[in-house]
Amino acid sequence: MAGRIGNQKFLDKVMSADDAAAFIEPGDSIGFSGFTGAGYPKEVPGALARRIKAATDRGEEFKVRVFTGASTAPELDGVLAETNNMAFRTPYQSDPSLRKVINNGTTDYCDIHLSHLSKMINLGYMGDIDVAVVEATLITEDGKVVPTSSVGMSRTYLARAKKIIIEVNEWQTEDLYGMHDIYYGIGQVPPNTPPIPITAPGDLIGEKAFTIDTDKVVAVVKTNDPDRNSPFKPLDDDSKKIAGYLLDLFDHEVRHGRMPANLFPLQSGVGNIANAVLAGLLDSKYENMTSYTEVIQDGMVNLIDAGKISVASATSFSLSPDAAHHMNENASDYRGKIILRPQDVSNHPEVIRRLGVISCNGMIEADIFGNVNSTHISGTRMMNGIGGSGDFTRSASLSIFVSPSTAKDGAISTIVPMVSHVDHTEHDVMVIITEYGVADLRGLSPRRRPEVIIDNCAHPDYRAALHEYYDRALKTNKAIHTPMDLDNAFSFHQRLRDTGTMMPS
Ligand code: 0RQ
Repeated sequence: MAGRIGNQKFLDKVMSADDAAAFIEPGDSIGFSGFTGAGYPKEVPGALARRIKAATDRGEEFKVRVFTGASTAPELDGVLAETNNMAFRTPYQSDPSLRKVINNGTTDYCDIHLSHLSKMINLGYMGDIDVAVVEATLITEDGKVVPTSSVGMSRTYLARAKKIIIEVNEWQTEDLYGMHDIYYGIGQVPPNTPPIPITAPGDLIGEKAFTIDTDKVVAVVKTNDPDRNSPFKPLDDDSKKIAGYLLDLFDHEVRHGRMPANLFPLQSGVGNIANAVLAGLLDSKYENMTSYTEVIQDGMVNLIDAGKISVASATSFSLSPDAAHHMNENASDYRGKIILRPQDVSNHPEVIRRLGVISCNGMIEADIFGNVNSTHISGTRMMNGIGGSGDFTRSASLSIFVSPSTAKDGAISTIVPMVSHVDHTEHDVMVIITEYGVADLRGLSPRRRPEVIIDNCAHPDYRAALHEYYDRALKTNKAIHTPMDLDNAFSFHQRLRDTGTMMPS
């Protein structure tokens, strides 16, 4: 047998990426592996983009519908978006070229909670999946497919697709075998879905690899390409301040007996602030923590190395190049400490609520009542997508949103009278933190929230305008359960559109 491919049936299908892409037809819905720049197929998407271009150059129509786990990379989302023939895309994305075609109306983007997509596909809401294109670390002798640095949606795409294309990537270490936990019970549709038997983040409940119908495999492509591992920005002062407030909040919760001394399992979003929080935890007094999250970043690996986190459950890595190199060299040391699950398990509300997870995610803006917009700039321009933030926020025991108080050098206040798009309602959001402080909204009615949010979290330059708006809202209506001034609710956004800043002149 030839190296990573232990099964003759798969060996018989080894071919070039261009030959493999020839199995994809115009109009196909394609389910790709990949999550936050990890574990996506590296070569077939580029070959498909070339196939699309050749066809459209001949005047033929060749549109495709693209399903993934979450964001991928320029080699997948980027190249396919640049064909201007990606008719449909779901779920989370963060690629600049894809963002462009979503916002200019070329691509229909369906922004679905990451834990929902699998069930929606299995119930038939999203149409057929024609082809699955999945990256694998290796194929076992008995024809099982071992995932790479993410699991994401692959279980569902492999089960539903009519044709399967596998990329076997030698860049991914074979020591990943044993790090995955593929639970099949959840793949059934209601009313036949059993409970997910996870009662602690480290519980293993499934298989080490995907079981597939090997007759569906039409092509196997050998690759040797790295994941999109982007370096992290150095921590800035605001991120460090926000992380400091968050750690104070944890201390407060433990002191009041609302959380155990090793905290509840942590979920942390991606980005600068999430990294600062993880770095802060490294220097904190907390020991023996756990994580039930969706993405393993550098900071999480550092916490495991320091013995501060005993086990982290996720669906994917999202590492810097240095950390990815370290993981490739030492993956076997992390077996049992890092568990990668399908995203409908890593993000499942049932488990998140049972474990009492603490969620912490970034936001675009929050309003003075605590509604949060994670996705849209001024209500219309898609940034990335809701990702797993909704899965975790609604079911968390403590749901937290973090952001600098301003964006674009102060021209934008991230605290506004009313959000221009709602991803997380005031019913789901418990705490907001900026570099100015903490707004703890637990137990506060809508009328008690504005003062806390404005005075503790808004940038001082915007506080007067926000108070002025709220005072007017209190006077404008007879009903003041949620005092809102309908005529001026979007005045900050309108001023930004008209003058380039939300700052009143
Ligand atoms: O723009 O890059 O051009 O400078 O948005 O903002 O402050 O660097 O923060 O990287 O954490 O991203 C909500 C987008 C925040 C992210 C969001 C501009 C700002 C900057 C990025 P530049 P920051 P972050 C786990 C959970 C949804 C999914 C999620 C996100 C850029 O956290 O996508 O939580 N969340 N998933 O200048 C205009 C505003 C702005 C603004 C920020 N009010 N108006 N621009 N920006 N606020 C991961 C997964 O689910 C996979």
